[in-house]
Amino acid sequence: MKSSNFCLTNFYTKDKTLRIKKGRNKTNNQKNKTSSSKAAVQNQELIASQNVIKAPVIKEPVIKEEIISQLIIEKPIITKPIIEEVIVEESIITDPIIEEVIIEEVIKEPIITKTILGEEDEKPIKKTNIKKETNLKKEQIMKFFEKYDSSKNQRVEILDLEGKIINESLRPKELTDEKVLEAYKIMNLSRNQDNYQNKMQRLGKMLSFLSSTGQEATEVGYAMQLNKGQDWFVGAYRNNAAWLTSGIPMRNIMLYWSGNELGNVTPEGVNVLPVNIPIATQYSHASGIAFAEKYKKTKNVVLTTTGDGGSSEGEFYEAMNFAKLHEVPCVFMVENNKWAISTPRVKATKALNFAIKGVAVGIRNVIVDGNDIFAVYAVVQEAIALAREGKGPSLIEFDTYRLGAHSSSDDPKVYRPEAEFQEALTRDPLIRTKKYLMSKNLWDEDKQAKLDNEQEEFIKAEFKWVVENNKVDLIDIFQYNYEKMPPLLEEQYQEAKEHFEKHGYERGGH
Ligand SMILES: Cc1ncc(C[n+]2csc(CCOP(=O)(O)OP(=O)(O)O)c2C)c(N)n1
Ligand SMILES: [Mg+2]
Repeated sequence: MKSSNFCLTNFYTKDKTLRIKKGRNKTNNQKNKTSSSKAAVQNQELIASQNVIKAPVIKEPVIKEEIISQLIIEKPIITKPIIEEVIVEESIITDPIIEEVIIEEVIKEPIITKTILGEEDEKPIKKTNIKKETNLKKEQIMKFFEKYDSSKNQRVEILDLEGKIINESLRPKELTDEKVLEAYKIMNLSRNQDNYQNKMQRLGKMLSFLSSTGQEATEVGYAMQLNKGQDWFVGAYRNNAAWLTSGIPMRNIMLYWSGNELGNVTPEGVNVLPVNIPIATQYSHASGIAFAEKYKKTKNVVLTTTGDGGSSEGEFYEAMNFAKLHEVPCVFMVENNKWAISTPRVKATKALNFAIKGVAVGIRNVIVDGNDIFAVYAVVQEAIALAREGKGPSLIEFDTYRLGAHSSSDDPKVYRPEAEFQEALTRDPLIRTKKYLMSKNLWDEDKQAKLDNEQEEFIKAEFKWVVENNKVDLIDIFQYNYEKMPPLLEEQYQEAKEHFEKHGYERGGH
C-alpha cells in the first residue's frame, strides 16, 4: 500500500454496514503489527477521524441511487482533496462496477487507487481506477481489450474483404448505415484529394505532401468519434483523412503543403494540433494535453497516432509511460502501414506486433484490421469510453497498408515487392466499404461517378483559393519563433535574404 499522510477508508464490515472514514494512513510499523483484518480495522479506527457515514452494504444487486441518497447527506465531511486511497474488505465486494460508482459519487476525486484488504494479512491485491461515469454497461467494458490477445496476434475483424459483416455481435450500434455512408464519402474525398495533389506536385504547383491513401478507414474511423471542440486530435504528417474528418478545411492542408505555415492555423473550435514532422514526438504532446484535461477534471479525451516506424522512437515509450503512470485519457494509435519510407516492418523491429509494445508500459492494447471501418470504429469507441471514464490510456495497432508513396518525392517501385502491393490492393478500405454500402442498396456506380465529379470540383476550387492566397515571404520562416526576433535569428534572416536576392528564389520539394 502507498504510504500517504491521509486516506479515506471504506469498510464493508460483517454487520453489513458501509463505513467511510477520513483518517491518517498507518505507518509501516503499524502495518507490521497488524496480523488480521480485524486488528487492521481496529487499528484504523483508532487513528481515523470520527467522520463516519453509515449506509447499507453493497452486496447483492443494489440500487445505486438509494445508497447515494443516504451518503449525500454526509458528503461535505469527506470532500477534502487530500484523499489518496480507498481500502475495502475483499469478501464483501461483489460488483466492482457498482462499488466504483458509489465511491466516485462520494469522493469527487480524480485519482484514487483502491487496495483490497485480505482476510488475514493486509496486502494489496488489486489496484484499479475509479469509474467516472456510467455510460458503458458492464458487459460492454473491455469487449475488445480483454478478449483479443496481442501476444497471440489476435486481430479484431468485423467486415470481410467482400464487404460482408462477419461478426454482427461486435458491430457498434452507433455506426449506422447512414454513418458508414458519411464515413465513406470522407474516405473518398481524401483519396481524390491525394490523387489531385499528386498531379499538382508533379506540375510543380505544390511543394510536397504525404498521402493517406490506403489508410482512410483507420483515419476516418477514429476521427469521426471526436467530440468537436472538446476532444483533441494530435496527429503526425500522414493524416489527411483524419484532418478532414476532424474539421480542418481542405484549403488549410493544401496551403501547408504549399509551404505556408498559416495552413496550420486551425479554425475556432477545431482541437487539432499542427502537422508534426519529427516522428513520435506528437505522442508526448498528446500525453501532456491529456494530463491537462484530467487535471481540469473534464471528460475530454485525446487521440494521437504514429506510424509503425515511429514506434521505434524513444519518445513513443516515454509518452506512453507518462500517460499510464498518470492514467490520462489518451488513446495511442499506431498506423501500421508496413513501411517506414523504404524500411520494411521486419527491418524495424523484432517485436511480435506493435500493439504488444504497450505491455512494456502497462497499457492495455489490441490489434485491429485497420481497413475495416467497423472494427476501427468499435475498438476506438471502447478506448475512448474507457478514457472518458478515468480508466486511462490504451494502445491500438491498426493493421493497414500504405498504398501510395511515402511522400511526393518517393518512388516505392524501387523497393516495394510488386506482389505485396498487388495483394494489398485487394484489401483497399474504400473498395470494402463501397461493397458493403452496395450490398445495402445505399450505393451504386452512378452515385459514385456523381460523387467523384462533385468532389473533384470542390478540390479544384480549394486549390485555386490556395494558389491565389499563398503569399509567403522569406521572413515568415523566421518571425514566428519568438515574439521579438533574437539577434542570431535576425542575422540568419539577413544572410538568407542576401543569398536569395543574389541567386533567385528557386522552389524546392520533398
Ligand atoms: C525524429 C525523426 N527522425 C527521422 C525522420 C525522417 N522520417 C520522416 S518519415 C520517416 C518514416 C516514418 O515511418 P512510419 O513511422 O512508419 O510512418 P509512415 O510514414 O509510414 O506513416 C522518417 C524516418 C523524422 N521526420 N523525424
Ligand atoms: Mg509506416
